[in-house]
Amino acid sequence: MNKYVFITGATAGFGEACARLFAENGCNLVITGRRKDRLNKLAIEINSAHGVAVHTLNFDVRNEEEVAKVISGVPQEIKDGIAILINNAGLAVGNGPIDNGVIDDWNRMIDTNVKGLLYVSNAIIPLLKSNNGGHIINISSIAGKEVYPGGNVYCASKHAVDALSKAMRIDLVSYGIKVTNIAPGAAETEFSVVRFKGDQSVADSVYDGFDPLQAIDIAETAYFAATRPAHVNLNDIVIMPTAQASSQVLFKN
Ligand code: NDP
Ligand code: 8X3
Repeated sequence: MNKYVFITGATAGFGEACARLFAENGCNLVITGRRKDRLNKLAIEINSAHGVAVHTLNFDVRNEEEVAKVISGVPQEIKDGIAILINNAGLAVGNGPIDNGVIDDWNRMIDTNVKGLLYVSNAIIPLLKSNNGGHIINISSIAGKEVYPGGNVYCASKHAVDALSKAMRIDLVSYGIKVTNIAPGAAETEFSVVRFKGDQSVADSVYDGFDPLQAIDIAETAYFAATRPAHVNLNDIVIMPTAQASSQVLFKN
């Protein structure tokens, strides 16, 4: 593959692992996120390790105007090469019953996971269409398939991603655009530190007593999906730690 892969949320976790793995396999990248220092550092590191082109875009996916403006300013030769969009940027904030919900947390999740994904897709889909097809890989979650205690709004936001993957597949099929939905279970990234608002010990306790997924597992899954033959699309992939039978059943030692 010698095309551009556009990855949202590449400053950490799954997005960063995807950036490294796709680059290792010769893909050029557009990597995005809010933390500019991390983006720039990653771009330099990947470019010197793999010799691929790495273009950085620093924006908040929640900002509709900024998303449109920044993406429209991407040089045309890069726009012409965009073949894959990995809609990965997202987060959970808080974990508790809905009657104790914090409206600002709800807004952050819905604005990032649902509206942000839509804003980025809105800017990239026309490019995929004019490039005669492509592939959108949406990172949903097991929380987009099941609902667990305390997960309410996060689960709702990921159910929305699941629905949008199905909808995009229907609406974009005639343009030769593949859509893959990836729904991971518990993975050890910065996800829980963000969810528990910086409380590292609570975040660490999420992964105590079992082997969680790692970011590379999701990157390998996305790469596998992206490298199937032209006539094959993986619609929906649920990937779980072996010890996690469902969102609520975790076998801990
Ligand atoms: P991390 O916290 O490690 O990474 C999240 C990434 O999203 C960061 O690069 C962050 O960049 C970016 N991001 C968050 N908010 C915004 C925003 N408003 N604008 C732009 N970028 C943003 O988490 P993961 O890698 O684990 O999560 C990636 C995706 O996978 C998320 O959608 C998450 O919901 C989903 N997921 C995670 C699972 C897990 O257990 N870890 C399991 C299932 C799904 P920055 O802060 O620099 O903007
Ligand atoms: C992250 C996995 O189970 O915490 O999407 O919702 S879970």
